Amino acid sequence: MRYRASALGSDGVRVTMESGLTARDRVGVQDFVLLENFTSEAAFIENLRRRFRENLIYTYIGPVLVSVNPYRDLQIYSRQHMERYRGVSFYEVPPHLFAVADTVYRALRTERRDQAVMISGESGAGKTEATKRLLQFYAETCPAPKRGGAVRDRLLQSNPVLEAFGNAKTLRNDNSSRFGKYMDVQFDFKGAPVGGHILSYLLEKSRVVHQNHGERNFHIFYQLLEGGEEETLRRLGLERNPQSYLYLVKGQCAKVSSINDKSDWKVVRKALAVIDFTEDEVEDLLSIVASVLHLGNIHFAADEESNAQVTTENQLKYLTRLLSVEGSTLREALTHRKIIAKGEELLSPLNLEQAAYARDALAKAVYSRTFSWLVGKINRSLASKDVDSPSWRSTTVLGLLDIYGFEVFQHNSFEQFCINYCNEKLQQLFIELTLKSEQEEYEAEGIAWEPVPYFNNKVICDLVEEKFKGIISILDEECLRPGEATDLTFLEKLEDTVKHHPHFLTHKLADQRTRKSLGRGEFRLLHYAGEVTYSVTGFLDKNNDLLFRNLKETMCSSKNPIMSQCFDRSELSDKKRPETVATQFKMSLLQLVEILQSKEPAYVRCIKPNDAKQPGRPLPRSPGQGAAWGGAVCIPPPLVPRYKSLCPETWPSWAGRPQDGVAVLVRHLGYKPEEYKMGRTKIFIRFPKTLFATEDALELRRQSLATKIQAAWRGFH
Ligand code: AD9
Ligand code: MG
Repeated sequence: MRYRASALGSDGVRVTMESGLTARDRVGVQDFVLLENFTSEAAFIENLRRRFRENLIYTYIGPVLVSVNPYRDLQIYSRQHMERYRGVSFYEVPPHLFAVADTVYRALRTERRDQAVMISGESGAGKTEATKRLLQFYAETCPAPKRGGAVRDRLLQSNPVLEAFGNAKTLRNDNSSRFGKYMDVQFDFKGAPVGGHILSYLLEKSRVVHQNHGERNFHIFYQLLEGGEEETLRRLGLERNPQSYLYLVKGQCAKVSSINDKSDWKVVRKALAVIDFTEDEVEDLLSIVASVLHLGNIHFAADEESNAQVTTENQLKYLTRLLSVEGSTLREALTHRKIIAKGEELLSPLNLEQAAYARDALAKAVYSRTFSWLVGKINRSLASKDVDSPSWRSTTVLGLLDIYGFEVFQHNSFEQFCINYCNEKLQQLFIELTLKSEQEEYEAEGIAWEPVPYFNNKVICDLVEEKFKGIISILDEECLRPGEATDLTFLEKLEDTVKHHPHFLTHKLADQRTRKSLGRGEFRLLHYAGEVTYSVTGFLDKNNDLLFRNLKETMCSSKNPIMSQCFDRSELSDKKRPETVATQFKMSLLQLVEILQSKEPAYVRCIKPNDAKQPGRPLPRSPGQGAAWGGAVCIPPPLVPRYKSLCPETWPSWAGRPQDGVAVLVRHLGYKPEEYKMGRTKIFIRFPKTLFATEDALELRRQSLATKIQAAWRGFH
């Protein structure tokens, strides 16, 4: 029976004989807009709680899929599950990620319009997992392209590699994405995946040199040390023990129970081969990973004039070899700064602090540029090899967006500021698109549009990104005053400029009560998903992202083929000041928004059930930080096919126009005029209880039919 689980769902209406409770009481409704009081957040959470208790992690809010992270394998992503969701309407099967996957795919094929699935939610809510399941769905269910079938494997295998280099254990998530990712999958006119392209956003490179307590560096370092072959480690001059590397000991948690670095290493090694890495390229890549570890162990001592001298000769030797640079050049670059004044080059010695700064800046630059190179390399491997064929010319694109989720720690810095700003931008886009589409739908149906009350976070986006007055502008302005500006002058300027903003607070601006919880070097933003207090320490430095000229020169001379692609001589002669990190990020997000706006959107909102990352715990009664769940958008199920048996005029079939059938049906069902509005192609039902009553009537009819059949059966025997 196709209707066993429809928009309302059999689980939403059937009577359970044992308890006398309706299953709706027990497991909630599968589309939140069918709740009686669907504007109440408490009712929404209660519904999610009930479903979550029964391991039902998916619920709709109209076309938006809400997903609660179960933190355990529920065995709901098998090939059979995929098949169950193929080719059926959104409302005929229980809510599932695969229902979204299939709906989006069918729209792409039938309407030939580009699609984008936007997956949002706080850190650890399940965005990356959802993205992987979606890709898996397409890889397994779509037809194979005539040529270049390997692209499916490449699409899948790009993931473990990017995760190894771009994900890390944080206090919020053991596999936290530390970069934003937007992936396009290209399909030919037959619906076969023929290529792909990835855009990556601002990698959190500070993690390379520092991790907070309980956090790790990027997975690849631990994978290499745990899983790397003896011979490989010997060549790279590495020891197995992560404790030997200063860049890996800061968080004091090299081992994580949920992570198996050794087996992950094997997966990554295989994946590299699939995405077209030659053995030489793998060697070059690992040389760079190892060189970052060696860099972290470079020590300096001060000579009589307080100038830094490298004391760790062995590390320097390995670095020279792995990065393929001149030893003397590297030594000089790590301990001196080159300044060009009036056309003349001057070498100025660095003190201990400056040398450590230069070393860390080099490690961050080497790693983050390698990451960008990696994305480029994957893109070359994903690029359709069939560019001249007619099928290429008629490709459509399906985009998958998996960014770093909203996060709040005890200590929040520039990185959290960027990550949370990115989440604000997507929330803004979500609001714009959902409300806009709802309004357009009402207008198209000829129904008066009544605005829905909601919190529009545009005000926070503006606070961050507005020209001249926004936080990024003020930060950039301070970055233009080297030697004079400090993190604290930045804070003062912020206080002066945005002091009256309702979403901004500092110690100076706070009242007596809130002042206690705010330090002097901090500012607080009231994000759409909760309050976050940011420490300004390091803001200027991280935004400037300075790499001394002679370090750049040294890297430009590298014979390591990856490094020579990452550091280009042209940047040495470029007189123009490069854009700051925050401004580059802002511009890349604006481009991302444009890309997403050009596509038909679908939404998955992920929710994290608890902060302990544990399965089996009940969902709390109130959403925690970051759990802003967004507004509901209602689209009713097709009425006549579902309820035609309830009305003699529409049963067994209605031959006239569908809209006339609906009119006949609702009249027969006794809907009152204030309970619904007829649009041109849809009926908008105001109260869920109206629909419930109809649904109950349908169930009664089915039961009486079943009793009749059973009686007839008995009589027959
Ligand atoms: V972050 O913003 O990148 O820090 P994500 O991406 O939202 O975050 P992620 O997908 O990495 O979270 O999920 C966190 C962990 O939850 C995973 O490593 C899984 O262990 C677990 N998880 C998430 N979704 C599911 C699921 N559908 N089924 C089972 C899941 N476990
Ligand atoms: Mg993630």
